[in-house]
Amino acid sequence: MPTMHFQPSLLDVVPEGGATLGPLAQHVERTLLSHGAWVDVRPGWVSGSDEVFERLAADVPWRAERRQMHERIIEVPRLLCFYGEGVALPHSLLDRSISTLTEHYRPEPGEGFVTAGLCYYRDGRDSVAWHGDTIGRSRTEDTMVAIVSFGSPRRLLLRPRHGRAEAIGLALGHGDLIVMGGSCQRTWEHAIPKSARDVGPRISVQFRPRGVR
Ligand SMILES: O=C(O)CCC(=O)C(=O)O
Repeated sequence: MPTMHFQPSLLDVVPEGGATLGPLAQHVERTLLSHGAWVDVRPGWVSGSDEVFERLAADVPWRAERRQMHERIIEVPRLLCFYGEGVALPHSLLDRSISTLTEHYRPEPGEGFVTAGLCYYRDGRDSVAWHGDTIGRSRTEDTMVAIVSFGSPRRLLLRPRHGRAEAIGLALGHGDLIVMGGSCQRTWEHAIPKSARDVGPRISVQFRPRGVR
């Protein structure tokens, strides 16, 4: 369970239950990457995101996972909870997010968002290694993965899978939205690196189309 203290943002205070989503059209900035990949960023999409952070931290049945690495079993350095298609989400703002995103991105190739993967980065020691979400249609076709971040910002890095191009870094927290689209999952990789700084906890919510992981 979480160990670090959460520092709410003084700019993000709303009455309890009052978290809202801002507009997307004309507020999302698209960056075209190589190989047909792109990322959309919408800073501060959720107002009142700190209250949502507190609710998710308390209400989600977070699980610690282990996995085999070579000869050893290691703890996955973050807590997880996955909500499959049709499973009730743990906060009404997430229901609103998934339907708003599906509507906004309908003209794009890919499919609507139906699942929510939640990750809890307790402090700077929690991380996720370089990877693309290449299970399902994203292995061979264009798709989209949308991530809404709550709590303390952490750097999400992106780099092309092949070649030596430098990684792009974005600090995501307090209600920021990023959508990775086009070929991003198969031609680029992303990661949340560990941080030696005294960073507070962050929750990321990844919305994905059916079958994509
Ligand atoms: O925490 C994030 O924003 C990224 C999470 C991620 O890439 C994953 O769980 O596959």
